[in-house]
Order: sequence, then C-alpha cells, then structure tokens
Amino acid sequence: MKLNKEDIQEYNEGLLEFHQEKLAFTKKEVTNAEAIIQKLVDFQIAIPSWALGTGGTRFGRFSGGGEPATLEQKIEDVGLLHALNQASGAISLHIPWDIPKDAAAIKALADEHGLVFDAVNSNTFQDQADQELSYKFGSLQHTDPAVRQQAVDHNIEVIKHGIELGSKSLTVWLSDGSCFPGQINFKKAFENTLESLQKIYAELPEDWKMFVEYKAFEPNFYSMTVGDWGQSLLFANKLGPKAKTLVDLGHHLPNANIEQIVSLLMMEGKLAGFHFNDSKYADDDLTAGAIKPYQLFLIFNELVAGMDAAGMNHAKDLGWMIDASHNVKDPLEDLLQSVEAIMLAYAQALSVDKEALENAREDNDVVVAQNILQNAFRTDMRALVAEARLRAGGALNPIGFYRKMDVRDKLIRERGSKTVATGL
Ligand code: RM4
Ligand code: MN
Ligand code: MN
Repeated sequence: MKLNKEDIQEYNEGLLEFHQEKLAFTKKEVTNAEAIIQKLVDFQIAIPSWALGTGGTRFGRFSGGGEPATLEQKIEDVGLLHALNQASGAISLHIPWDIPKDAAAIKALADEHGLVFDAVNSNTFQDQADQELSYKFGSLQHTDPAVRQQAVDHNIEVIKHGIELGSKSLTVWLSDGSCFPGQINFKKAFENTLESLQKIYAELPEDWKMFVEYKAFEPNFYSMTVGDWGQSLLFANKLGPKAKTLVDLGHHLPNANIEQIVSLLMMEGKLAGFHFNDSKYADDDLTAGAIKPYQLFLIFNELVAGMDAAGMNHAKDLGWMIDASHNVKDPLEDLLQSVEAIMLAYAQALSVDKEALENAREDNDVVVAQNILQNAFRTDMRALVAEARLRAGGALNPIGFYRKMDVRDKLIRERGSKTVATGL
C-alpha cells in the first residue's frame, strides 16, 4: 500500500498551529536552528530489510501480522516509512535473506518509493539449505580452505547483487570465533580471515567500500575473531583504503566508551558508519535512544565534530543504518521511533557550541564543558525535527498518522496475519 500525500497534508494542517508555536520557541533557544533544519532534511537513515518483521528471540517469536513476505513488500514497507518521515530513503539488503531475482524491476520499485540501496550484507553465520559445506566452525576463519573459499565466493556474489542495485558498500559481519578455550588458534584464525577478506576486497569495484563490523560476543562466547574495534581496525588497515570499521552500538561490552571509539576511528579516517540500536545488556537490538539517549547524543557529538574537522558531508560520507528488530512492537512504529531518536540526537549535537566547548577544555573548566553538552542534550529539538519532516513532505506526527490510517490493519488484510518475513 501507499500513503497519499494529500492525506498527510490534511493531517498536518490540524497540527500546524501548535507546531508553529513550539517551533518559534525553539528558534529563540537555538541560534542555528535554520541550519540544523536543513541538515536534518538532508539526513537519511537506511532501513535493513530484516527489521521489517518481528525479530524474536531464541525462545520464541510473536508475529504482529501483515509482515512483508517478499522483497517487494519489504520495499513497500520502507516506502511507507519514508513517506511518513522523509528520512528513511534507503534500504539495506541481507543476502541470501533477500535476493533480488529481477534486479532491474526491484530497482524500479525502490525508485518509485524514492529509495536507494544502501550497503549489501553477506551472511556466513548460518547454513543455507542448498549449501555444500557448513559454517558451524566458522567461515572466513575456517581451518578448511574449501569452507573459506565458499564464504569468499558468497561475498563476491553479494557484491554482484549490490552492483546491480546501485549499492556502494559491502558489510561483512562475521560470527566467527570460538566457544571454548583451546578450540581455535587465535593467530591462525586471524590470518585465515585476513586472507579471505583480501580475496573479497580484490573484487570490490573502484568506488566501493568494505565495512568490517565487529562484535564482542555471540554467537561465539569465548572469542570472536572480529571482536572489537581494535581487531576490526587491524583488518581494515591491512586490507587498504576501501576497508573501514563499522560500529554497531549493541556490539560492545557493557559501559564501553563508544563515543571515544568513534572519535579515534574518525581521526584515522577509518570509520565506515553506524548500525543504530539500543541495549541495556548487550546486542539487545532495542529501539535507538530507548535506553541510553544521552550516549546516543554523545556519540553524535563526536561524529559531528569529526566529520566537520575532516570536511565531510554528514549525509553522505558515512553509512547510517538502523540494525534492530525485536519481539513486542509493530516493527514499522518501532523504526519510526528509532529514526526520530537518531534525528533528535543529531540535532542536539548540531546545536553544541563547539568553540565554547573547546575553550572550556583548554581551560580545564570541567563544569562548563559538562554544562555545554548537557544543555544541548536537554534542549527540546522535537520541533526542529518535525519542521524538517514537514518541509520534506512528511507527517508532523508519523506514528499518529500511521495509526489514524490504520496502516497495520490494512497490511494484515492485504497480506494476512500469518506471513513471516525472512531474517532473524
Ligand atoms: C548481527 C550484526 C549484523 C546483522 C546481523 C543480522 O548481530 O549486527 O550487522 O546483519 O546481526
Ligand atoms: Mn549490525
Ligand atoms: Mn547485532
């Protein structure tokens, strides 16, 4: 289904007066409000094709109904999000969960919804039905060269799909590692992985990047072969300029200082981009900003500082993607919440007085430095984010409009209540 632009406009009119009052107030408080709004209009966050259905856990899965059963329906769902918030203009595919059978037709459909294709993701963490060799003991790290070659070939296949769709990057997340002390030789696992990644890297088109994503634990519980940003950066540096480190917020040990990691990766020109989610414990895949919004803001503060120092385009030069899907919410509503939280954190970071902050740091004025950040975090940016949506043609209150139009009920009627999206 598609949302009607006129319906959105009509809905917005009912909220306009209150919105404008709020906006006028915020503009008094935030001196660079107009510049922030423009940056928000430009900023797009990719939606992964595997986040549109219920995530589930290994204990169970509670589908909400109307899940997209095909890639075409997934594109439609991202199209709905984009129509509502005008900030979800890209989709990221996981192969083989979503293999585009007719790439030209899929591209045309995406185009119809105003969507482009973000990074393509390979999957060597599961065995597929038609697969010859098993990844039970790893893929790119495997002791058997034939398994490694199979995983390399899969990644090359993924690049080919990406080229057909207009993607510009390959994300490699490996579950490789070990569950018990003694199980693997760390050095050999690293060397095998590097050699395999080099073979994949050699197949990247000139204007592509390889995102090397790390994760501290799970599904391997003793060691992960790309377990932290140090290991990822080692691989990325050895591979070459097209390889960079991808940070997924949920992939750290508790209380890791992710903003510091970001700052240093940017200093090295080696930050690929982000997978947004939130967590209380580990890779919980909760809605961005649901648990630690201040952390999200602090990360954006470093991102903005780092991108500005390097003269980068905020919207285009790093990969921005949501990577979250869980059990208890309508996935589309959840994704709208995530995008909103990310936009708020970005807007707050854009409002930080960088010069004053740097001066306070130079003077070792800890109180002023802390206050500058906390003032920005405590400033209500919702009117600026809403204004950016309004100017771009989205809904002032995306979830409000989604519910008013009974979108989920319509999807259930269209697709049925028992459809299951491919993915986790
Ligand atoms: C992993 C990792 C990858 C994602 C898979 C589904 O934990 O975050 O980015 O592709 O999950
Ligand atoms: Mn991820
Ligand atoms: Mn993850």
